[in-house]
Amino acid sequence: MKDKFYITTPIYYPSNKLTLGNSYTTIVCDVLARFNRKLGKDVFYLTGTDEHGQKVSQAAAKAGVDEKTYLDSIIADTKDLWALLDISYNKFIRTTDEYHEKAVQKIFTELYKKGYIYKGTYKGWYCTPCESFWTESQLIDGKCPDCGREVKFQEEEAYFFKLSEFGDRLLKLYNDNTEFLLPKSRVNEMVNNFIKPGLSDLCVSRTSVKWGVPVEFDPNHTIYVWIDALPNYITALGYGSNDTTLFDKYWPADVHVIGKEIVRFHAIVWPAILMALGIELPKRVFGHGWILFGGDKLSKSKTALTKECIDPRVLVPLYSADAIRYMLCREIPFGSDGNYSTEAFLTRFNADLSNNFGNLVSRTFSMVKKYFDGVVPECADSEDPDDIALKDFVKAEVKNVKEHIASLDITKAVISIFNIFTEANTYIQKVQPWAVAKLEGGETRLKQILRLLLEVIRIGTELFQSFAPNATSKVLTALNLDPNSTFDDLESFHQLEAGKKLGELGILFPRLDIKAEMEKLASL
Ligand code: ME8
Repeated sequence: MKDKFYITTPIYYPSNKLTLGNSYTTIVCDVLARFNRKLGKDVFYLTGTDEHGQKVSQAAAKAGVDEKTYLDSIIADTKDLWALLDISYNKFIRTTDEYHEKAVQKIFTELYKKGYIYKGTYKGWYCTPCESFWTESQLIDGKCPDCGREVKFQEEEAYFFKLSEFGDRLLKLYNDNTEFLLPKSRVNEMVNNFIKPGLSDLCVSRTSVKWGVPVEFDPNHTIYVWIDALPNYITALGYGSNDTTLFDKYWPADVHVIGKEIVRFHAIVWPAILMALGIELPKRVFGHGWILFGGDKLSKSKTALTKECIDPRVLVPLYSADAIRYMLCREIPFGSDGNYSTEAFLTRFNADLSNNFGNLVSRTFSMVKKYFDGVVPECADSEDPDDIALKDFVKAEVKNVKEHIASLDITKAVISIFNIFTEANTYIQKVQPWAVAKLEGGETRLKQILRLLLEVIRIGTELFQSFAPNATSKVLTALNLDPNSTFDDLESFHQLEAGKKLGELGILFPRLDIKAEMEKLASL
């Protein structure tokens, strides 16, 4: 049986159109999903939207429509965005899907019956835009510590989940399984900020929020955000329904990828809920850093504040999904915060995609065309020291890429892939095929050189495909390979069929005039 790989994004709030920040997580997960498919695994990639709560109601009211109408338009836009960015998800869950609502009700009732949920009174400072209650001491200058806006004191009857009982089991979990929460630095944050000071029980219902899933046995209450949202990872697989085939096959998740601000919910609340239900825990939770725009995270409600054009709906038609996907994976060190700027994006486009990858492919293809009529040269293995050095270099980087992907480090993986392209370009400068072509009897050597370059391009392109699926698929097709096949003899340097003519390739990433593009984007 094939190995399985189950990966999830957060389910995003459709309180407004999704942003480049949401796109980041979705792209990263797509890279991991695609790479694992190339490795031959049976991949299930889940994404979706978190549709209940006050924020959505307010946004709908502001737009003058009911919640459902409002949500449908945002969800249509979200699905278009994922299509634009070449996101290959297997399932899109909406928390307003009937099967999810029913399963969440069941989960809530089961936790209540098992004694993990009880009725009490909630008091606290409530931030409506963030849908968060805060204690007095958490407020900053009397305002919401997350968004800095006004909060109001609220008191209501509510159900609570006994999170306070799980501290020791969570500590044991982090101790026993050092891969559970990544990057590892986030473990200290959880332990020092939340577990050591003592976990409080979690408020899991509201009487004041009507746009939500009603508690089965007390319908005055709606199930409050996290206990509705987190179970999406299992309800999407059929947990709580009559058909649990997918759940049996794919759970536990191999990784939940999330932004660092919701690590607390995924590394404390979610495992506690699963422990209470007696369900196996996800294997890993990865809390990546933030993309900062001029030093700011820019939540959905603040996106309009930036002067830079950061809307993928505008950027993709201009520069391609490949370029955005590559830029985000390469520029933000995975796990840490990183800055996005238009200038950095355009600079990477030229330096990496156009000059490095694009140029390597285009000059190699041109030389094959010029010297061998575009036909893949037949040749025996070469013992030339330059060739051996290049092959050894490529083999080592292939190993690195696989290891980085296994440890979820997409930035290091893509750097290793580009090391291959850089090394191949350096090799061209060193062996100077154009000079070899002029030597008498140089044909055998020329064949070796160009054949090796084509094989190195094949290997690098196969690896790069998960990051930039469009341009790479064109290259693989031009090499007479099936872009949809899994990795096949990746490290071999005799994979291409000799004697076959290469397909035509246009310019993959046309060089940009950065100044002109910056002006164009600024004027949009
Ligand atoms: O939190 N940099 O939804 P949300 C990096 N519904 N990632 C970013 C980002 C940025 N600047 N901005 C957003 C929710 N993200 C809940 C989740 S899950 C059961 C429920 C990404 O719409 C990042 O993944 O606020 C972050 O965690 C997520 O979007 C927040 O999305």
